[in-house]
Amino acid sequence: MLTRRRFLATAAGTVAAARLHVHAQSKVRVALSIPREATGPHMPVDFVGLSYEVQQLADPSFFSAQNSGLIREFQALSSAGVLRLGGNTSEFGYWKPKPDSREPEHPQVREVVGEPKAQYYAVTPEAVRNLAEFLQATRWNCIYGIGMGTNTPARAAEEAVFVAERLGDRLHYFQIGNEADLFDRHLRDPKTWSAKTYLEEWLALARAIAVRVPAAKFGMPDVAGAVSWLTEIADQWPSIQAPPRVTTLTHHYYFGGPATNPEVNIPNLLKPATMQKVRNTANIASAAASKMSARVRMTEGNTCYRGGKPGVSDVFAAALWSADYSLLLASSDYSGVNLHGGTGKSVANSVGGFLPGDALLEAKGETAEQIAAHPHPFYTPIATFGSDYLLEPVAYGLKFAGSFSGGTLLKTDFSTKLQDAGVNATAYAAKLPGGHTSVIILNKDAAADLEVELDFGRDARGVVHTETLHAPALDSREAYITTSAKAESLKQGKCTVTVPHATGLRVTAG
Ligand code: BDP
Repeated sequence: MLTRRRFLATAAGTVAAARLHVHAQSKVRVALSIPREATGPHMPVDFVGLSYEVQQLADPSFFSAQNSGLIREFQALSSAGVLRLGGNTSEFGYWKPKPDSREPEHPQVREVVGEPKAQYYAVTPEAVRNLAEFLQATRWNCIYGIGMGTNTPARAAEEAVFVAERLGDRLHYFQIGNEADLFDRHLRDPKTWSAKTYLEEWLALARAIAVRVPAAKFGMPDVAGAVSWLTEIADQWPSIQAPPRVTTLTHHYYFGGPATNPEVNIPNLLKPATMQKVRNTANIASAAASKMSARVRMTEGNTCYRGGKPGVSDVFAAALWSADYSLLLASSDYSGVNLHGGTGKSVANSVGGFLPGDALLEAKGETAEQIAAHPHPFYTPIATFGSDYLLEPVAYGLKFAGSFSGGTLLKTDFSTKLQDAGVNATAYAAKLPGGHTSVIILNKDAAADLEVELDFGRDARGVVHTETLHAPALDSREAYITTSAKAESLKQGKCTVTVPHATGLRVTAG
């Protein structure tokens, strides 16, 4: 079906394709031999995740068994995954156990650019009951975000009891507070706020929950950027008496932002230095987690904060970015990745009421109709168009990476080899649960095509299956995953594949 939106996307893609193909002449040749031993990290079956604002619960019909369109897209993205509820709006929701429960008194907060206005909303038992049914229907698990900024231990515990009972096994763990490292902006006194004061408050809330829900598990600290908080917390942890059960250390990641920042562009998003920074952060986070016998999860992130940037967040470049980003974190022992999104309204509210990307499009002269043809927020993995839900390019990248879920990664130096050969490409390999070996090559280069000889080992034999992650161009608003119809056989354990510029390829053998 060629919807109006798809038509616009195709038209935009064709122009862009012509422009970006001009330089596409060079071809780089590389040989990669796949190690036999699976010595890398295990990638959990529910590695793939999405993140939504808690405010999404203000409409109890959104996450409900009735919302079949959304359920379909969740399943299309992954047969098992983790839905994380949090975001800036999680600090402004309050638990309303009964229809006649009174709205509590709220503390004084400051209004600052980029943070939500102090508009409170109720989270109700109906919303949580519907959420439980939604999770059953999708077979996804949930990281449930309880507020910290304006909440009390008593209310947090009250909500947690109901959530734990309703969500049952589908509750992965509780998260308390969103991006507390930024609370000094609007929610706490900047003179006293630190990782230490955060931890004291967090312990008061988590302990109140654990008294009422003894089996409660937690992920924390969900920082926006201060990964040093993970190190500080891990170092303080042994001195905490009877600590609550923390299974996961968490942080967020946005490549850059906001939309008006000219540095947020496709070449910068895809360049190797961007992933080197990701790797550095991952090393710090993983070291902290191993001190606490926990794992790391990137619980909220995307290409561009404050709702994304049109032309970067909603195009095929975002698919190559999310595939690479997810596999890099998987190979750094992360338990998963949750890409942020949802409805335009909930995310606009989370950043103060409007999306800077809209102002950018208006300034470019786009009409209201053209602007409405973009996903809102611009980075959302699943877009809402009227009553339709649509998987966006960034979700295709996550899905592509998610094909390794349940497998064990093979330690390789493939990405270094490819980049040394002069192409902006990365590659990852995994032993899949069924015993097959699979390699994903992401050619992020805007110009150079790649020819790779893959050596699966002398006695490897059988048929080779390939899948491609592709689109007409890096800046087209579409993405496809196509399975090749013809299957070739390994010859002396080897096969040679071509990975055109701006394309991902998955090769599975054995
Ligand atoms: C994060 C917030 C989230 C926002 C997002 C954004 O947790 O609520 O939607 O940034 O800026 O910092 O897009």
